[in-house]
Amino acid sequence: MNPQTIWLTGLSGSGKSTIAQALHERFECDHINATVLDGDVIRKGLCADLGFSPADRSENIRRIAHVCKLLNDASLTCIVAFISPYRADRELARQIVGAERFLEVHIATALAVCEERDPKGLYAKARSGELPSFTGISAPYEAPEHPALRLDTLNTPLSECVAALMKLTCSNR
Ligand code: GGZ
Repeated sequence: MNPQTIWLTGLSGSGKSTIAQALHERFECDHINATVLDGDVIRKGLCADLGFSPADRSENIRRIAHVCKLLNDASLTCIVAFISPYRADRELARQIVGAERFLEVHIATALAVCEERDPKGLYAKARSGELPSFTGISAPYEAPEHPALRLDTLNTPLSECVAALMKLTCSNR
């Protein structure tokens, strides 16, 4: 398989990280060299200086896209799990990585479902005003208009999400 960047975008709590990890495990089984880039980890290191203003989110995505390009050039597939809420930022990422190896996947779990899950209590904090500029509550999320794939984790079991992603990545070889 040619190295690709599988760019998972969606709200906090939509299931991006879970899907990214499960897909990575599946790739390992098939001896496909891949790595996961996740907001949680990147924002503690490479992007620790960035917050959640529109400009900082854009810079976050720009840096991640350059990392993906470098890793793809070194034959490593990237599975990316960031909210990446702005269409323009995702389009820039596509250009940086290279359109032929960039797959935009919308994890389209509804806001109400993400808020109900609220694994870290962030939606509750956002609703109370304790956490400002929270995506979906007090900051925008611009859904992809033509993603390569759209998955809703409420209605699609994890195994089916992974199977759909395997089919997509294999057809983009
Ligand atoms: C959105 C926030 C915010 C605000 C902290 N808005 O569910 P999580 O906790 O683990 O993942 C979210 C993560 C988002 O980082 P990203 O780098 O993916 O964001 S972006 O692509 O928009 O740059 C969430 C947590 O950080 N978090 N404050 N205000 N998410």
